[in-house]
Amino acid sequence: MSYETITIESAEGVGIVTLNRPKVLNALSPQLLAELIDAVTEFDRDPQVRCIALLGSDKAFAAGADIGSMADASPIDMMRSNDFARIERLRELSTPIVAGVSGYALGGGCELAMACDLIIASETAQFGQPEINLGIIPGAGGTQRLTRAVGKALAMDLVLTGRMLSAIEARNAGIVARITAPEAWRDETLAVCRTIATKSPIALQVARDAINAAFETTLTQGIEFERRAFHVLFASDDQKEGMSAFLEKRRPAFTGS
Ligand code: CO8
Repeated sequence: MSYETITIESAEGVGIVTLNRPKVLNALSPQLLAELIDAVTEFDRDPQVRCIALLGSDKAFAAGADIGSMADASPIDMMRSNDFARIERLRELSTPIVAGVSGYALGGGCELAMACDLIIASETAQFGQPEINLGIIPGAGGTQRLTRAVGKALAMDLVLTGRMLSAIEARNAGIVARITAPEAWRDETLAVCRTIATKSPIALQVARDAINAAFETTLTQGIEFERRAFHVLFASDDQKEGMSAFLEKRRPAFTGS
């Protein structure tokens, strides 16, 4: 399938999706969201792709939902299209997905980045939920995922004032995993993806499920989930391969079986 609002490429086990609406700072139109979800779903089905990178441009990861395309919408229009629910699909992927953020990650853009497994950010990155300035509130996890990541005080600050967080503040608050120099964000994101792509796909999938379970369960349930998941991995060829390779002092060759 050919896309108009994103570009895709793949190399060295990494599927790369780049948001590509530069004139509107990668504002997330319904078409862009549909193409994005289609592309990551295709990569998820491709056994050659072991990690997905989601990138924007130097100036903007994404400046939010496309304001022009929803300015005149009715509640029924919003319910019928339910476009913003699409980003929940990222959680269901079997393949890890890493956001590379430079410049603005605002509103739905911030929510989209937070829906990925981890965020690598340029020093220039700015995160925020400025929906309050438009007379609305975040609609794709900005009051929920953000609050779980940063706590009530900072979530209230961001959502009620609409102010932006610098990359350093975002890392200190737990939204961002790593910060890079302004010219290095793309390369660093792809390097992280290539590293992940060398690991066991089955162990990666189980690890993501276990970490995500920490947000949904009590500690006792989460520990139990983790222990059972740990036990189950001993049924995988990759566990045998990983441990044999260690003992034989060679690199493991994981197959995802
Ligand atoms: N939607 C549509 N167009 C946009 C958007 C947007 N979110 N953001 C920027 N643009 C357009 C501008 O209108 C402008 O177009 P034009 O050149 O035709 O005038 C162009 O992009 C460049 O923008 P600016 O001239 O404003 O650039 P600046 O560098 O001066 O400012 C800002 C950059 C600060 C990012 C500014 O553009 C801005 O404040 N943008 C809006 C940010 C915002 O309010 N985002 C929240 C949107 S609502 C939302 O996201 C709800 C989330 C629901 C869930 C979504 C799930 C996916």
